[in-house]
Amino acid sequence: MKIFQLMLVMTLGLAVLCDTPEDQEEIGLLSEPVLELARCSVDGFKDWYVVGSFCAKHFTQKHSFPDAEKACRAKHPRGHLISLHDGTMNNDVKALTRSQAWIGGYKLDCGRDWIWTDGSKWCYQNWVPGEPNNSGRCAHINWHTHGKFDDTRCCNRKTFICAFPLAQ
Ligand SMILES: [Ca+2]
Repeated sequence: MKIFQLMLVMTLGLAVLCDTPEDQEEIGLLSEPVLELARCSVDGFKDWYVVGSFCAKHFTQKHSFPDAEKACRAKHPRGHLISLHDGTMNNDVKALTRSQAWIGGYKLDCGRDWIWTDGSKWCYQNWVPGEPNNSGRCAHINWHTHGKFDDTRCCNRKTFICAFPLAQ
């Protein structure tokens, strides 16, 4: 819980500080990929997809990182921006979207370590070569390379991927 409080403090600060243009550069692909993932079988979430042990969905609205995290929490009691734990999950997420999208990775203000908004352990990462370059404290995917991570400013507005764990 403490981590979320810290994040909220961090993000409220960011919302005020961000006065720079969004970096909306996409990787230039014209259409969304064909989804080959299984649909989530949870009632009310059958338009979500199974990614690892999570149900996940890409949302095309553009939000700052903190607003995206808030939106994910509002969608399901255990919802957060998605955390990625292995290459298989990362690959599945590639099937959800080619748009730049927030995932749940971030760094606290003075921290060096990346953490996930759902509180899970940071045990997997797949950065674009040369990243993270300290250009921000929040992680998104699909900038430059489909499926790879980049750090960028949390106040940028991007699409986002929410997830909740299938296990209670
Ligand atoms: Ca970066």
